[in-house]
Amino acid sequence: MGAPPDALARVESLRQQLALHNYRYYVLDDPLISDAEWDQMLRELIDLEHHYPELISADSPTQRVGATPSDEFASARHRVPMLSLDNAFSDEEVRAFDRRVRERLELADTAPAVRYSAEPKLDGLAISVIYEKGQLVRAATRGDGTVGEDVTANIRTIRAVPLRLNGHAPALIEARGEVFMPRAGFEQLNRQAAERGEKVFANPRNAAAGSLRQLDPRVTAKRPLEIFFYALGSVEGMTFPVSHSETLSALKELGLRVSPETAQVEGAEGCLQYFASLQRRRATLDYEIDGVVYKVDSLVSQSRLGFLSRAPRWAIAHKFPAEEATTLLREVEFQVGRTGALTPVARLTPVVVGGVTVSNATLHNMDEIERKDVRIGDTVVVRRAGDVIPEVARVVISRRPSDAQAVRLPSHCPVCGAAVRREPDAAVARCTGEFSCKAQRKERLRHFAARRALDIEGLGDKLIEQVVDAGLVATPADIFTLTRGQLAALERMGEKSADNVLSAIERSKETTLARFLFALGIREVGEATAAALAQHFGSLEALLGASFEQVQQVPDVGPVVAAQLTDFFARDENRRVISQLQQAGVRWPRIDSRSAQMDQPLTGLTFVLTGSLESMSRDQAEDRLRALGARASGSVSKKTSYVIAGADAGSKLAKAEALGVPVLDEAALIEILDQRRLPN
Ligand code: D41
Repeated sequence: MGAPPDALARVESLRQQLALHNYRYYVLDDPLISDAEWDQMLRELIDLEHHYPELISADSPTQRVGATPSDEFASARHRVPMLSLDNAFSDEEVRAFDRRVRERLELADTAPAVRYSAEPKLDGLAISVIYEKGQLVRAATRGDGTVGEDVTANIRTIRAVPLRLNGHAPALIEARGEVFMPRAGFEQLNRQAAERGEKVFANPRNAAAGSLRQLDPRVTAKRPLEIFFYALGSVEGMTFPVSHSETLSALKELGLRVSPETAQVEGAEGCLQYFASLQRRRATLDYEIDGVVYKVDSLVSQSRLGFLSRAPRWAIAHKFPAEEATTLLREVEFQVGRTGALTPVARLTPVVVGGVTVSNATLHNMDEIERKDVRIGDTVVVRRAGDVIPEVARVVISRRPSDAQAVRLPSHCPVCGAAVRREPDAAVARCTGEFSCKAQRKERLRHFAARRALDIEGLGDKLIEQVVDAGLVATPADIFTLTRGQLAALERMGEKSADNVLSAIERSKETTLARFLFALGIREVGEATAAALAQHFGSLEALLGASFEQVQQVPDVGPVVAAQLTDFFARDENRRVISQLQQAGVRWPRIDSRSAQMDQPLTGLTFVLTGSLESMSRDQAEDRLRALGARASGSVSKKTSYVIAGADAGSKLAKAEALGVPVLDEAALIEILDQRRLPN
């Protein structure tokens, strides 16, 4: 019997194409076909193999998931030990590492800087995968570095791990890397677990570990695991590269995915710059990293340096500062926001979190306090992520004292004494004092003067506090009545600073309708809604005259926003402030709605800004591009028209280059803004 030759040929061709598209997708991050087309090919292959089982081979993409669960993992001895990494927790420790490297390599002080390969330190599990003649034959966890667990069946289910290598694969190659779970997959997995009432994972690392340690590979197959490779173990039938960066290129060429964030840097200072730039971009990555790894790039130098006990002398992990810390919750106070919302704030015994001392953390609202069962006197875990406000993440129940006090929502505003109202079913409680509440007044003024609103430079928290307390300013319109004498009389304010504030106030009068609407601080009206309203109505008068129904004609404006708008504009107090502002000279260019939408020079174009600009902030640049009709976006895709790359541009620039999106520099941006059109 046997399968007909054309079936064999088709099976081979499908496998080759599927492998190629997998490589384009995972390794090059540049897919050529859609997921649906990929699935279609896989289905055809499954059908053929079903008809002709003799054509099934172990490296067929249909054979990723073995059907037989095992009782336990076999142990697997590594051919070459898997080393561990030493840690550095400060810039000084990185400099000391570089000094040790230089000393051991006997470099003179005048010798050039050592070249390092720098890469993100993924927060996952180290594994080793062996390919013989290009076929995946075994995969093992790191274990104690000498003996790990054989997880071949589970690693085979990870689509980013090829079952067969590209091109002329060596007789044997052992590749090492880190298995991890991207944030989005982790969140989805936990959502599903929560819906089924199952236990959720504490973090992506635990989820990745738990998924890899499944005895049934069918379970692992459903988990969104990914991998980046970063080292070679033993190799046969291939000449070793001369540097770590070449090793990474060789791995990539064989079809093994490596981190696109890898870079070569010079000396300790280069390492530290890389660290800072990755730390800034940390939150934009799709996966969690806990630091950076620096590796002496030259393999000759690596072997001269050797290793000490378990860790190489030529590599070090520079860890980001911990972002969670435990401390005592001493008191809970309530802050009154712009719209009167009362936010419970935890007063803490100061603690260092992620390199910053934290003594206050938000508790969000009463529902959250209840959900987390937070009481005064508790020991709590404080979390800080990037530049967001620190929050109380959870309570350490085992350390709760017997006299811990429940948190009570005050019945009256702590600032103005007006009644506090909690709307039924709403998490938020509000002070009913409105304009008479000083806290609300200050917050509204702060919002009005903020950078993205009227942008009054110098009118910051301190000064607002002073002018409100001195009774000089109650509403935004009062800002424009301030005199030099009044300002100069304030504490810590000379005539010169007073003049600076006055000229900033003067400059702020020239604004846009969108900014003005946003600055008013109408509930539910954020920047995007304000811009949509301005674009739709073209003038303030048109918006003021619009009915509840007419307002809802604006894209993204539903009944909730519309109700807030009509409510706001129906109040005499608000109308009065608006007309006072206009009388004071606050003005904006008229938007001719039709021309605004159709005929602007950059209409239809999408820009992404990355890196830092010299002549203006990114926000300013985005505003100016938007004023010419462009869209400004935060992420690069095939739909991006141009990427503007400033200094220190990182992954967005790389992505633009990979996708073939044109990249412009700051000079070109300035030309576009000045000429009000694209360069020729
Ligand atoms: O991303 C990582 N977690 C990572 C781990 C990395 N990027 N590079 C690594 N390099 C090594 C050496 C230098 C020993 C090849 C590592 C690890 N080791 C490692 N992971 C777990 C233990 C050691």
